[in-house]
Order: sequence, then structure tokens, then C-alpha cells
Amino acid sequence: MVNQQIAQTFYRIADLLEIMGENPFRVRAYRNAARTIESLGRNLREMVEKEEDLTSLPGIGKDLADKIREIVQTGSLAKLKELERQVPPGLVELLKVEGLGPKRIKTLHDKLGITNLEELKEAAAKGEISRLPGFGKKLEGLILKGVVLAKKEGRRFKWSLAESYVTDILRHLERAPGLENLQVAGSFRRKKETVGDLDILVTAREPSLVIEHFVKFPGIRNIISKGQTRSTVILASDLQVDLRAVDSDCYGSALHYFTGSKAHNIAIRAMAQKKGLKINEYGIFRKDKRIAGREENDVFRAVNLPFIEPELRENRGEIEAAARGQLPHLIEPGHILGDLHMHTTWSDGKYSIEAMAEAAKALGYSYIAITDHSKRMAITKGLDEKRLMEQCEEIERIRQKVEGITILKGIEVDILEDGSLDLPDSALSALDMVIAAVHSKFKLSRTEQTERILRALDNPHVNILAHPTGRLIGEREGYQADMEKIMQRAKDNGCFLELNAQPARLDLNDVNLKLAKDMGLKVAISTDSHNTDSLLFMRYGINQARRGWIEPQDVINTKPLDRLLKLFRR
Ligand code: DGT
Ligand code: CA
Ligand code: CA
Repeated sequence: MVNQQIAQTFYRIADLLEIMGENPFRVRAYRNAARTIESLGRNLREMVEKEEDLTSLPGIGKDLADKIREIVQTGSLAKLKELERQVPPGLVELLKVEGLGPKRIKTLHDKLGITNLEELKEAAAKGEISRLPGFGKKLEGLILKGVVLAKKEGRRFKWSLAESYVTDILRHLERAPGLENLQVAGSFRRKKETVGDLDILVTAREPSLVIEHFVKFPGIRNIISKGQTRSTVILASDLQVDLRAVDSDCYGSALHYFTGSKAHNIAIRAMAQKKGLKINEYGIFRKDKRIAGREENDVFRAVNLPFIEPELRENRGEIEAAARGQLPHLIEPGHILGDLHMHTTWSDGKYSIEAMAEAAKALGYSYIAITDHSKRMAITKGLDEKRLMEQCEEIERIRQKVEGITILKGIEVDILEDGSLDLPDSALSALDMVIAAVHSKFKLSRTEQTERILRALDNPHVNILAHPTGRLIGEREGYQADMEKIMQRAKDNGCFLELNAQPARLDLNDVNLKLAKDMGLKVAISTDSHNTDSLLFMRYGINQARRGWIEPQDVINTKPLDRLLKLFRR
């Protein structure tokens, strides 16, 4: 998964170049290349190792091909380091503020001398930003809110991106001399949607040899500390990695401790105290004698609980549920029988209906739904009524051709500002299922937004509400709406909410998923794929679902086709 890292590097270079006011063509070249790489089916590491011609890829010339090789071979890129030296780091931070792109950041820097979040906040508070041409009061308000959010978030990494680093680090660490156990703990193991840093735990014959080997990982920018049993490093991407070597005798309790969450740990420790036990990363103790700690389950056993899955360890009721013997049996990838949200070349997808069906079939699915955009999404070539009917005919032809998987006729229809839908009922009634989605007017008031969505759910053709909050992780907070009200209406109307598995969306989040579950509202876990590769995003959705306590019976696309179709008859 080096692809994601390379794409990330190129996006970053594009941002930096743009902040510096460099040639827009060069900026665009980096962004185009990043997009190509993100949706590439091939692994670039493999291509580099086999010395394949990278310039055969769209948008990759000789210069970018060299850069890709450099990243694969060294784990970093000299060009990026050079740019990062030239642009004040505080200025790069500003990219995290919603409403601010590199162009505007350049303007803020040139006209107001702003170089960091603090100065941005001051300028916004003083009303200086709204006086700049092209900014305005509304944007200034947005920026002020964005600053607060950006500060709170710090620099966190989407789980999927963190995973690509984990893969590389583990591949490196597995070759460490005398290594015994190796596990990534922390929020990464809990599958949290964003990860602050990585916490890796090892046991080894000779821990210092593992540490020596660890700090030779090619992707490291800074070694912050390096002792006999622990080390902290910063990768070229800014991701911090903590490595700890522990004794085998306490590996289990250390794994539990460093998996967290902190709130879960504290609650478990309090239970232990009541039993006269002490639990910490070094083991489970009675008086000062270690009585257990080799296995993670020793910790739970000590407080009379069954094993609790890492995804649940947030002290959100999992300990009480465990004590009552009522832990959920969490959903797993194998439970999913089909994918109910994907795009094709009929709108903004990259592959034909047939290619998507074949790819889904290869994953072992028994059904998919084709859900292209509707006409309001003009930039995506969204379908009007006429083209939708043509697409239905096309699906019928492909149904004859591709056996072993059922292709459902669907649409991702836009919810217009007043809550009506972008296509007439006569068109929607020809389909097997309808997804409704908000793609515009994010700034309506909470009441208006809620009413708008409720009205859409009241349309008897609507089955699923797509990416229900509209948030983009770390980029956009999502619109204001009363989720509980929306969920209740969905349930009353026989609709479902989507858990969109795109790694930047993961919308619904864990808390909302649990809310839906407790309400008895089912969800669809869907990839919203625009190409065949991203059908694999399903596992990110599964991660998120597990954090939301979701069991197979809570998910509609775990049901066989006949039962699914019954659910779509409202
Ligand atoms: P992150 O890195 O912000 O995404 O979140 P975590 O959960 O990975 O947190 P991190 O890296 O600060 O610490 C890893 C784990 O170590 C954490 O989940 C629980 C444990 N831990 C850290 N500090 C404390 C503490 O003060 N008390 C207890 N009981 N556990 C702690
Ligand atoms: Ca961590
Ligand atoms: Ca840490």
C-alpha cells in the first residue's frame, strides 16, 4: 500500500508549491499524478521492484517516475523536504482549516503576513480577513470555526493511511533479530477512524537489538529517543511511532494497557482495585506479587469479564455489557453479501457497469446496486430521467451476460434544497432501490437541514440515506442536522442509513452507529466506489461498524437477496 503514501506526498508537494505561488501547471501535474496513483490497481512498489516503465501510467512523466522510485526506495522524497524547509511550517498547518486552500493561504500570507493558526485566528476575530478581496464575512466566520477545529484535531492520520505505514514498518520489524511477539496497539488496534500516533509492542530475546533494527527503518525522519527497551521516532510523513519492548511475562497486560483506550483502562483498573488487585502495563498484582499478565485475556479474567474486542474498548458501556454477558457479536467482512452504492462511467465512475459487476463477483458478492448520480450533480454527468431509463435497459442486457451476481438498478438521487428529489417518482419507481443524498446547501440551519432530510425520507421510493452527516474526516465537519430525529424517521418509514466506507467519510461515525443500533435502525455498509479497486474499502466500513457495536443482523447487506428486496419494499 505504498501507493497511498506516494499520493499523499504528491498532494503535499502540490499544496506547498501552490502556497509558494509556483506555476499552476506544475501544481496540477502533481495533483493529477496523485489522483492517478490513488485509484491505481497496481502496487507501485512491485512495479518499481520489477523495473517496469512507470511513464506508461497516465500523468506520470520521467520526473514523477523518478520521484516515485525515490519514495519506494528511500521511504521519503528530497524534493518534499526541500519545500518544507522553504515554507513556514505554521503556514502548512493552515491547510487543515476548512475553507482554506493553498491559494487563499498565499493571499493571507502576502496581504496580512499570517504565518500560523494563532495569527489567522486573531485576524479573523478582528475582521481583517473579510476585508480581503474574495473573502467576505461568511468565509471569515467559517475560518474562525475552522481554526478551532484544526487545533482540536491536531495532526491525526486517517486509519487507512496509518495502515499503509503499519504495513511497511511491520515488514521491516519482522526481520529484526530475535524478535518474538509483535503487535500494533493503541488507537490503531481499536480501529479508530483517525490515529494520533502508532504504539508498537514487541517481545524479543534481546530487546536492544530490535530497537537498533527499528531505528534503521528507511521512512524515519527523526529519532526522538532510543533506549534499551523503547524508542520514539517521527516518520517523514510526520507520523510518530512509539516502540516498546516488554518481558514475555507481562506481554498480555502491556498489550491491554497500550491498546487502551485510556478511559477503558481506568475503568478496568478500578474494578481490579475493588478485588484487591493492581493492574498496569507490568502485570496483574496481588500485594506486590505478579500473579498473571502473559496473555491479554489474563487482564479480563482477573476482573471476571469475558474478552472484550479492542474496537469496543472506549468505556462506552462495554464493561457493563461484558459483565452482563451481553457483548455484541461484531460483524466481520465475511458477513457482507453485496455492495449497495457504486458509480460507473454513466456518471463519475471510472469503470463500466459490467466491470464493476465482474469485480464484485470476484469478491464473492451475490449482489450489487448500481447507483450513479442524478442530474443535479452536473459535473458528474448525473443522470436525467431519459438516461436513467437507458441505463436500466443496459443493466438488463448485462444481467444476461454476467452470471452469478445480481445487479440491482439504483440511483444516488440528490436531495434538493427543499427536500424534494432530483428525479420524479415515475423514474424512481422503475428502480430496485433508491439512495438519497445531500450534496449541496451544507450551510442551512439545523432546523432547515433536518426538515429537508426528513422530507426526503418521506418520499416512499427512498430506501437509504447516503453518508448521512456529510462530514469529511479532518476536512469538513458535515452539515448541522438532528441525527436522532432523522434516524427515528428512517426507522418509522422503513428506510435505512448508510455507513459509507470511503476512508475519508466513514459516515456514520461510531457514536451514531451505536445510536442507530440502540434504536433498532438497520444500516447499509457501502463503498460508494468510483472504481473497481475501492470495492475493497468495505473493510474500513466493517472496522467502523465494529466500533459502533454493529452485529451482522443490524446490516441489510448481510441479508440474502430475497430478504433484502423485501426490505426495499417500504
Ligand atoms: P491516539 O494515539 O491519540 O490515536 O490514541 P491512543 O489511544 O493510541 O493513545 P496514546 O498513543 O496516547 O496511548 C496509547 C495507549 O496507552 C492508550 O490508548 C492507553 C494507554 N495510556 C496512555 N496514557 C495512559 C494513562 O495515563 N493511563 C492509562 N490507564 N492508560 C494510558
Ligand atoms: Ca497512539
Ligand atoms: Ca503513543
